[in-house]
Amino acid sequence: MVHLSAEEKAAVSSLQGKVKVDVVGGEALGRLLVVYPWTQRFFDSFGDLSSPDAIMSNRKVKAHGKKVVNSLINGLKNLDNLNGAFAKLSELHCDKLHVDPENFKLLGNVLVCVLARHFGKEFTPQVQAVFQKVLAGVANALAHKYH
Ligand code: HEG
Repeated sequence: MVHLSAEEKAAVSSLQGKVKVDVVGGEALGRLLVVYPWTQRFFDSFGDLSSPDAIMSNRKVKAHGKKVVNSLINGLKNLDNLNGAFAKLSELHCDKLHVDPENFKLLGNVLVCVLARHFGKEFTPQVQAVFQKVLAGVANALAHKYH
């Protein structure tokens, strides 16, 4: 469970609507694949992942990144029940996709870097702290149904 003050919740919702999920999503997934190359094993149907440039311009990476970050940002509408919001996706990633839940934390941290790049000085240390906390909560929620 993530505990947030009213002020922290307001910080999340004010940025939430401004995240350009297509740009930010592709960049976040692309950077995950570059920075932590072992995460590429889940995406062997995505074609050319042979260099950072190939990864960052790969259309399947962009499309999947958009899908992932869109669902993540949508889930933040349920800050009081992240486990419920991500229960179905947790089952899918565990039972069907066999994604090690450690990767959810890695993606969350890469996403923070990308958000900082996109929002610039609007992404204050306070806002970063809230996002780190919330994205850790999302990673926990996605790991919740693992067995
Ligand atoms: Mg996952 C599919 C969300 C992290 C690997 N992921 C999906 C889908 C969603 C999603 C919405 C589509 C589900 C569907 O088709 O019904 N993923 C999601 C979130 C997060 C996340 C919100 C947040 C941290 N995913 C994640 C990570 C990896 C991963 C870190 C691997 C490193 N996801 C993965 C794979 C698929 C999905 C391999 C299936 C891709 C495909 O073949 O279409």
